[in-house]
Amino acid sequence: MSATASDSIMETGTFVNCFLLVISLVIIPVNGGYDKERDALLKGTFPQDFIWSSATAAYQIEGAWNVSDKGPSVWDTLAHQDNNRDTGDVACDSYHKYPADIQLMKQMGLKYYRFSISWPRIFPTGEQQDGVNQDGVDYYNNLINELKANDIEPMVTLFHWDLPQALQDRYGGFLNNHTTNTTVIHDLFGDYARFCYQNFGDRVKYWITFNDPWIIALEGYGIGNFPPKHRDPAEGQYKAAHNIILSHAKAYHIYDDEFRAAQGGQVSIALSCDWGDPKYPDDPDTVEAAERYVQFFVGWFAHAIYKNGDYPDVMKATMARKGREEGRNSSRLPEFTPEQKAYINRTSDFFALNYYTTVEVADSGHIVTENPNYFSDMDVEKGHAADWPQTPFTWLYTVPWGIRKLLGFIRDEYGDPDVYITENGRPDHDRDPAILMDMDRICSYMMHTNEVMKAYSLDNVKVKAFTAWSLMDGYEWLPGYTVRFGLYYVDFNDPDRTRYPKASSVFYKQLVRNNGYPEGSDFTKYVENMWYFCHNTTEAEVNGYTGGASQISSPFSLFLAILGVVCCFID
Ligand code: PNW
Repeated sequence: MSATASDSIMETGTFVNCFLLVISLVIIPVNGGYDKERDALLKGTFPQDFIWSSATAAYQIEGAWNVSDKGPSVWDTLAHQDNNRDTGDVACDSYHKYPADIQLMKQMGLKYYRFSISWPRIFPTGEQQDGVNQDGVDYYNNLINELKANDIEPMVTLFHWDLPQALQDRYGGFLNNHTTNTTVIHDLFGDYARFCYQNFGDRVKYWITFNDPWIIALEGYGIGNFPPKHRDPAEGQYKAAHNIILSHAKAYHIYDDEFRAAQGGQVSIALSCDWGDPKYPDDPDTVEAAERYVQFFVGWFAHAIYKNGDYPDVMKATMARKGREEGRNSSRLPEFTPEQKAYINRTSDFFALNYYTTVEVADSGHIVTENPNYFSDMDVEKGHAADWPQTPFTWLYTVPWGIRKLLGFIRDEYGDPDVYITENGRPDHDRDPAILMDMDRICSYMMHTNEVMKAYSLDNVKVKAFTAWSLMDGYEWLPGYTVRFGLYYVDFNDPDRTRYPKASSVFYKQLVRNNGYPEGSDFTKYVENMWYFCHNTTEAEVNGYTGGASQISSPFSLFLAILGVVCCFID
C-alpha cells in the first residue's frame, strides 16, 4: 500500500466505510448469540476527558534484544531454546522505529500510549549494583520525550513478563523464598521501580507495576508453558503470585513515600479477568461457582490490593479444605502476615483491567485429585456457549457483554474505583494475503466499547480509559507471529518491518474522534448499519476462513450490494 493511498484512507475513511456497509448488507448472518435487548446499540458519548489509548509491550515490539549491554530476559532464553521458534530478536524493531510508531498513534488521534520498560534493558542482570545500561535509559528517555513532543501521555508498565534471566538463575525469579519477610525479589523489583520513577517520573504520571500477574504466576510457575517454565501445578502459581503481590506493594510504597509528592502520578497493577457467567443462572450452586471462578481469577490479586490485604475468603476456605483433604499440614495457598496484609492493603490508585473473554461456569462439586492444579482447585467446570464466536485463540471467544458484567462486579466488589481498561482486543490469523480489512476486529472494538459505554452511563462505573490491544502486530508470545492483534499490520518478512494501516485503525480513529456513539453522527449511522452484522457473524464468515459461503451469491445479495454503495455515497 502506498503512503498516499494509506493517507487518504486515514483521512476520509470513505472507502473503508463503503466497503463495510456493502459487506454489512450482503453477508448472510449466522447465529452469534445476539440478544436484542442486552446487545442493543447505546447511543451517547464518553465524558470529555475520557482516555483513548493503545498498548504494546517491550518484548513484543522492541527487538534489539542484545544491543549495547541489554541482558537476556527469560523470554529471550525461551525463544532461543529451539530453532523452530519465532523470537523477539527483531520483532517490530520499535527500538529503532519508535518515532514512526508515534506517528501511527497521532494519525489515530490518540493522546495516550501504554508501553512497557524492559527490566534487563535497564539493569542487564536485574540488579542495579551490577551496572546500568545507559543506552537503555536513553532509549526510554527518547521515547518518552518524543511522545510528549507529540502530545501523547505515556502510561508505563514496569513488568510485562520479561524478567531478567539472571534473576531467575540467581534467585528463582518469583519463587524466591516466598514465605519470609526478606525476599530478595521484592527488594530488587523495588529498586528497579525506584530507578524508573527517578529517571522517567518527571514525565510519566501513570505507572503499572505488573501486567497480568495471573498469567505470569500460572503459566510461568504453575503450568510451566511460559518462561521460566517451572512446572508445579499444585503450588507454583500460588507462591509466585504471593511474591508478585508483595513486590507490587513494595513498588507502590516506594512511589508513595519517595515520589508522589513531587511527581503527582498514579500507580496501579493491570489485572486480567474472564467474566465467569453462570451456566444455569437460576441454580444457586452454579451462581456460587461462577463467583468462585472470578474470585480465584481477579480476586486472587485484587482482593488483597483493593480490599483488605488478603486473599478472598472463598479462596482461602476452599484451599484450606483441599489441604486437609490432601493430608497436608497447611494450605497450598500461602498466608500473609498481619504486617504484610497492612502493607499490601490499598496499594493501587485506580483499577487497571485487561479484558478479553468470558467463560460459562458450572459447579463441578468437590474435586478430589492426587494432582491438584489451579483449575481443579476452583471446583468449577468451565466452557463456552455454542453460539459465542471463536477467534484464533482457543481461549478467546468474543463476548462483549462480559466486559460490562465484569465492570459491574469491580464497581461493587472493590469500592467503586476509577477503572482504566488497559487492554482489550481481538486476534486474527497471519494469512496471505494479509488481512487489512479486519472486520472481526472492527466489530470487536465496536461491541466492546459500546458495552463499556453502557457500564459508564447506565451502570455508573467510573470508567476512565479504554486501551486497544494492540497498536501494531507483535510477537504474540508462544504463538510467535502466527497471530495478529494490531490496529496496524507489520510485515515481519520485510527487513524494514513496514507498518500498514488496517481498517480497524480507521475505525478506531473515528471512534476516538466521536468519543463514543453520538446520536446523529455519520459514524453512529455507520455503526448502526454494522450492528446486526457484527453480532451475528463469526470469524469464518468475515474473513472467509472456511472458504465457503461466498456472500455475493444471489441476485438479491447483488442488488443489496449495489444499494449499499449507492446509500454510502448519498450519505
Ligand atoms: C494479554 N487469559 O494477556 C497480554 O497482556 C498481551 O501481552 C498479549 O499480547 C495478549 O494477552 C494477547 O495474547 C492475556 O487467558 C493472556 O485470560 C491470557 C489471558 C488474558 C490476558
